[in-house]
Amino acid sequence: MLLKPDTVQRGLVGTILSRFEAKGLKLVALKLRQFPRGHLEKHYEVHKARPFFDSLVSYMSSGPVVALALEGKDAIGVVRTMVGVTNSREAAPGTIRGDFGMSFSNNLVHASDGADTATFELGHWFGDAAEVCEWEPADLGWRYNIAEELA
Ligand code: FUP
Repeated sequence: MLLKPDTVQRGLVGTILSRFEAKGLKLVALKLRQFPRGHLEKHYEVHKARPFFDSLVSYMSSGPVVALALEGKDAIGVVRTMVGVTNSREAAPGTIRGDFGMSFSNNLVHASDGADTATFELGHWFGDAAEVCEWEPADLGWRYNIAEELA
């Protein structure tokens, strides 16, 4: 996931991050940095031919971004449901974009949209394996029903 420059500028990093923690997703990597255009161009390579590509990269490199990785069962789908649709004005109440945004392009967060994308993005944003922490939440057996998960 990325918390985009508008999230950092608006002081919403903690508010948004706390939603994922409270949900029960496990935070395994986290960093704040202003990333160069080239790094953002590679991240959004799939959109390279689209008319909004340059403005998207300019916006994403205009200030600090938080990159983070979350782990959990069906994490990609769970996170995308929590994020809401791309246009914040159309995003459902209760979603991050629906609750905090009014913009299509300044839509607060990016979330990987599939397993292949997540694998690429994890390597791109956390190139050093030591940046991703493997750890076990002490309350794991309360976050999930272990018998149900093993059935
Ligand atoms: P999403 O998966 O909801 O983050 O959105 P996409 O991957 O389709 O698009 C990436 C980003 O490009 C969006 F967050 C907003 C921006 N975008 C535009 O600015 N204009 C468009 O027409 C489409 C996307």
